Amino acid sequence: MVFHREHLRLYLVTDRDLCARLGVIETVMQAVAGGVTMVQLRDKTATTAQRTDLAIALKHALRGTDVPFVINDDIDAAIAADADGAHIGQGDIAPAQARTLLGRDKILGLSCESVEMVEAADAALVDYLGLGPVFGTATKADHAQPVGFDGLARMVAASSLPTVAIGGLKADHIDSVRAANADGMAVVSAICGQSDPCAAARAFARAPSECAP
Ligand code: TZP
Ligand code: MG
Repeated sequence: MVFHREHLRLYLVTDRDLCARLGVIETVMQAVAGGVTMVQLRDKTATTAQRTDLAIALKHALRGTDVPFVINDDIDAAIAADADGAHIGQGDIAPAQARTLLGRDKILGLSCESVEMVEAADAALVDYLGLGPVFGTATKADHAQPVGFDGLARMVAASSLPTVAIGGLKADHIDSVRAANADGMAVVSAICGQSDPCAAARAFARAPSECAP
């Protein structure tokens, strides 16, 4: 899978509890039908074996699409499932080590919560940056201080890498995120927590696709 910044346009991050009604795989597939362009499997309580099994199932489900999927904070699961890559935070495995383990061809994303972190990110190791949280959110209990759209714009300006904004984002924030020059929006509850994930994703799309009735 060749990664492009366009993949970041509408980036779904999964949450086991918020996706519980349909399950993670079905939620993701409905959201992809609605226009999601990239997926991150994020499950803080699963074991590596459980993440690997889920990732293998997701890989099969996404076959034939141009939707890359990465695994949050578990390089071993990403390798075992042959995922498209991994996403790490500042306190996780170091980017250099993650890159060495993943190899050159996999996608590696890194979360940054400040301009300083953006400036410290090594563009030779990392493919894209997740920036935020833009707003406070109940989805991530231990999130850093929200940066707002002004903070987001400063972080994007400091980055030579593709960027995706995260944290409390809804469809009516599209214009503000675009004005900050981020390549896209990453969301959990705006899609996973909704009764119709396809319609929820479709609300973000510029050229909306059809959802099954
Ligand atoms: N990292 C920063 S905020 C966040 C993560 C994983 C959660 C975003 O969830 P939501 O529901 O889109 O606000
Ligand atoms: Mg992490």
